[in-house]
Amino acid sequence: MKIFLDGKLCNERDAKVSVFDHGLLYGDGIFEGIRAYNGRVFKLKEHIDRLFYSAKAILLEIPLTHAELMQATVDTIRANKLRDGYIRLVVTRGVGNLGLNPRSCKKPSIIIIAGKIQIYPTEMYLRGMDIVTVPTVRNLHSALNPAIKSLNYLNNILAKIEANNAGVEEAIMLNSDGFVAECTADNIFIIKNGAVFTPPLSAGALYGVTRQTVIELAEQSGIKVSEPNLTRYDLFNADECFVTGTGAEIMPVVKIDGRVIGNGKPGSTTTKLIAEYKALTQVAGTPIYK
Ligand code: PXG
Repeated sequence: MKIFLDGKLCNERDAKVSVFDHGLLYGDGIFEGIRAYNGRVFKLKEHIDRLFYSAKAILLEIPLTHAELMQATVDTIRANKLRDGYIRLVVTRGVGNLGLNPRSCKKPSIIIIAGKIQIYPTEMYLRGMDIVTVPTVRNLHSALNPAIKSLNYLNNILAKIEANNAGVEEAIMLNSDGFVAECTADNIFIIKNGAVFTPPLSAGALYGVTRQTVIELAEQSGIKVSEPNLTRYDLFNADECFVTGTGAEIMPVVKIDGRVIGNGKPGSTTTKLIAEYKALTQVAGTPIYK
C-alpha cells in the first residue's frame, strides 16, 4: 500500500510518524473519512471543505491549498489502483516538545491512507440494525464542538464501548439537554407520517456529508425534511429510522432501546433512499482515472 505522507507517496513500511507528534501525544489534529465508488471520489470537495473548517476552528494551518489536497487525495487512490475504497485523511499538529502548547509544533503533518472499509455486515443492511442510547453525553459546543472532526474521538469511542457492552453495533448519543445528537460515527434520521426529521447541528450533530446528501435526495423526491430537536420518545414512535455516514452509508434501524421501530423491518422510504444513494454514488464524484 502507498501512503501519502507530507508531500510524498511512500511505502506502507516507511510511513512512520514521530512519537513527538502532538496528534499522538494529545489528539491534536483533524481528520476526514472519504469514499471512492466506481472510479470516482464521492463528495471530495465537501470533505476537503469540512477539513479546512475543522482546521480553522483549532487554529491549524494546513500546508496545502484545497486544490492541492484534493489532488493529493486523488493521486493517493490512483497510486493504490483503487476504484472503490475508503480514504482516511489526517492532519496532525506535527512534531513538538512534550508540553501541550501547539506553539512548539512548527509544521503540521498530512497523511492520506487509501484502503478498503466494511463497517457492518451486508446482511445487516437487509435486516436492519438494533441500537441503544448510552450514558456518555455528546461533547458540549462550549467544550469541544462536535462539528470539529478532531483526532479526539474518545467521546465517541466511550459511547461505542457502551454500545458494545449492550451487545449492539452503534449508540445514540444525547446532548446535555437530553435531546438526540447523533450516533458515534453516524447521523440519525427518523420518518414520521411521510416526513423526514434529523437533529439540528445545534443539538450536537456533525455536519455529515451523507446527512446532507440524504436531505437533498429526500427533498428531490418531494419529501419534507426538517431539523427539530428530537427526544428518545420521538425516535421510539417513528415509523422508520436510519443512520447515515460515509462508512456506514445508510443503515436501517429497527429497534431502539428495546422498542421496535415501525413494523420491525427496514421501511419503504428508507429502502428507497438507500437505492437512490447507491445509484448516486455510482455516477457522481471526482474522476480518479483519466
Ligand atoms: N457523526 C460523526 C461523529 C462522525 O464521525 C458522521 C457523523 C457521518 O458523517 P459523514 O460526513 O461521513 O456522512 C461521522 C463520520 C470510521 C469512520 O472510521 C467514521 C466516520 C466516517 C467514516 C469512517 O469509523 N465518521
